[in-house]
Amino acid sequence: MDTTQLQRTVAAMVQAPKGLLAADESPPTIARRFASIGVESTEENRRAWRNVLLGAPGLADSVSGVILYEETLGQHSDDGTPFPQLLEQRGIVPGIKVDRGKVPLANAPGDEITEGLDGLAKRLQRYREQGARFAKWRAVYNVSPTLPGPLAVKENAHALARYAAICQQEGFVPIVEPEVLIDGDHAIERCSEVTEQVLHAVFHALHRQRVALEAMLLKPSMVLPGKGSAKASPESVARHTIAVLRRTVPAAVPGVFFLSGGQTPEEATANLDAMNRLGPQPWVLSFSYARALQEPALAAWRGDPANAAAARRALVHRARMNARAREGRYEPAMENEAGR
Ligand code: 5MM
Repeated sequence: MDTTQLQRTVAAMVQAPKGLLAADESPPTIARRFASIGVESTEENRRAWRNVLLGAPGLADSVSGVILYEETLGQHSDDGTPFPQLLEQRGIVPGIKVDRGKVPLANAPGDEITEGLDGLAKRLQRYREQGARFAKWRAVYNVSPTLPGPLAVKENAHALARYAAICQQEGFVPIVEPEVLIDGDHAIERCSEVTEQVLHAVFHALHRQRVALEAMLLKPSMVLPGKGSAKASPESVARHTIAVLRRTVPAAVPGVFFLSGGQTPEEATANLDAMNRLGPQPWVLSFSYARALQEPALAAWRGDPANAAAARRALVHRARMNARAREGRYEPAMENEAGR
């Protein structure tokens, strides 16, 4: 496979000191986010919110790519520019979430499997015409003393690898997203153990499906204690996460773009920063956050067009803090810096 064009897309996405904005919430997820600010999830409100995010002045200084939901790919900014074209004009690569969500995994109580492989190549051809250049697929793993079971680890790895192979065949850079969930009261060591098993299985499956590792990106969860346990320090999160990544992620992978997974915006920034302070790693360590970038902006917006400028400032501030963290140069005192 000639991966020249894919690697050009990867180069645009990994450029320093940027990360990715995940704005690919499916209808049930965006409805939950909107409910928290008392906004109804209509098509126009979703468009208006994405218009606030994607039009934020200065966003391109810290964000190299945005993951969109299918509906958003076909929507327009206030001045009628299709969102993917708006992003391209700003030097930001448009991407698309292509999985169809998770369902219970048959014969594996408590485990889940992500669907969406049927017809994927055809869908990608349509998304390409609409302007998308990379894709994303998320697998989720519940944690308990017995979960995830071996079937869930194997089948989700297989689906992620099949998705990645189809993406590369269709000229899309695949973001491979295995999320070990934060729910539960397990210790950080249990998350470490599960994340290591999951990533081993994912890279084994990617190898079997002949995926070009140079032309994909990984979007993992950080290694954290369950949310019912005491929080770990950024240094501890960084040490556990990097140890697992070094054991499992080949050096050919250009970038690791973390999800925030229920951390507060400041925690997600501090944890990324601590990892980048551990010294050079084989891969770029950056962010691909949804909640940890959008939460303060959503709270500022509250569905009122008069608040759009404040919401955009809040988004760009968080993106800037994370760009600093990508370089290991974030200090909590920067949260109050001028121009916010
Ligand atoms: C884990 O979710 C991804 C990263 O978001 P956080 O930084 O908030 O953890 C995110 O891209 C997610 O895949 C999308 O929001 C879509 O989620 P749903 O559940 O709607 O498919």
